[in-house]
Amino acid sequence: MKIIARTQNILKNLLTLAGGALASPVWALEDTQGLPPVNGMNFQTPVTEIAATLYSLHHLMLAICGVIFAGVFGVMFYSIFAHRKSKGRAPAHFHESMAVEIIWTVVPLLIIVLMALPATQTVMRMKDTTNPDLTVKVTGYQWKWGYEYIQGPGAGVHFLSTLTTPRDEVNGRRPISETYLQEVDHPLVVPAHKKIRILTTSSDVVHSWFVPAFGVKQDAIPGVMRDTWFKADKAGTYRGFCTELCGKDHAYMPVVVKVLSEADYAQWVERAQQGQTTIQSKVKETLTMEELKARGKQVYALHCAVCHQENGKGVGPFPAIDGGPVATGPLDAHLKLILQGKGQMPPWAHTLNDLDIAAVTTYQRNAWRNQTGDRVQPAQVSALR
Ligand code: HEC
Ligand SMILES: [Cu+2]
Repeated sequence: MKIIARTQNILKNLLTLAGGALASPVWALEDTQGLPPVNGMNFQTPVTEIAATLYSLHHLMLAICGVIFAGVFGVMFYSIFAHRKSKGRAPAHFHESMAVEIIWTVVPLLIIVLMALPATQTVMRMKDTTNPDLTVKVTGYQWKWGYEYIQGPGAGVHFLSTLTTPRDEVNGRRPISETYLQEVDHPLVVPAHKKIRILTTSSDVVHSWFVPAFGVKQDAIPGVMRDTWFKADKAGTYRGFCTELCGKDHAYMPVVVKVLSEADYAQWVERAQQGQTTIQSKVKETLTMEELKARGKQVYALHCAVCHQENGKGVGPFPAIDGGPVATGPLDAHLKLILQGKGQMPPWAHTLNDLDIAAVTTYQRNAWRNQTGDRVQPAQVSALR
């Protein structure tokens, strides 16, 4: 047991050395607002203890592999060169050396065990999601993320996080911005220095929630709930991606996390809760055509245009809404389709509130060539749920 404790100590020192050498100011990356550094070759600067450990582990393993590589190839090239035939070397003849066979079995085994020790310890710490300060359920959708605060300060807050990069930038009609494809309307907001437990699941296909600076990557699987955690040491904005190929817009569902100080976080929670109450009171009102259409246009651009296109003409398997039979047909069927979905059309009952569904339905029934004149109120939506 003493030997194990000793080796662990030595390994820990080595780890700190390896990490320290490579994370020294020369190598340290400047604060890039969570964006990958231009021409960067290294990992993103870690902001959690786990990410820092992963960083050091990676460099330690790389160093060990490097030493073995240099040793093996060194001996090989030396032998080929120094013992070549033109120098008159005669090949040695030996068979079944027990000593050699034992050495080349035991030494690699020891190296592997020594490498596995710190790695296993880290994996076990990564999996320890007990005693979180805040729990957030993360749901993957084609193609956006849903966040629901379910325990801790802010419980009850929920929203969708959708890409805001305009299609004009994607299609080369406008120069791209600094945060191209890495910006969303509502980032996940969490306090610094708190243990955040992330529960992941999905409503359609497998997605994966990945934030490199946190050392966190967890698959979001439909019908399954998995979890992971992080504790960010530094306030700031951190960015990541969906890392399971999840369809047409896989590259268009970034993860953005804003880490705030505890006081700022409390303020944010207050504002978010107020915002939700405002929507709840709006749901009870009767809205004008203009209000509904204006809000509906925004909802459509954010959630529907990826498939049905901004101009309502559809593309490929995604049907046109402009002049489409549903958006110009009976209202109840239109609402039901939006609430419940159908085939590749996702259900919106759990992701959009009554106000947004009423607004987007009104918009679809009165945009482009669709001139039904129908005005849909939030109350009609809640009646159909
Ligand atoms: C992931 C892609 C996708 C997104 C996002 C999407 N839809 Fe659809 N939608 C579909 C598909 C596919 C169909 C065809 C469904 C079928 O008939 O099998 C469809 C059909 C429809 C129809 C019926 C069209 C017709 O006349 O046949 C309406 C209305 C509609 N969607 C509304 C919406 C609204 C409102 C939103 C946004 C809140 C939205 N859709 C977002 C894929 C999508
Ligand atoms: Cu995805």
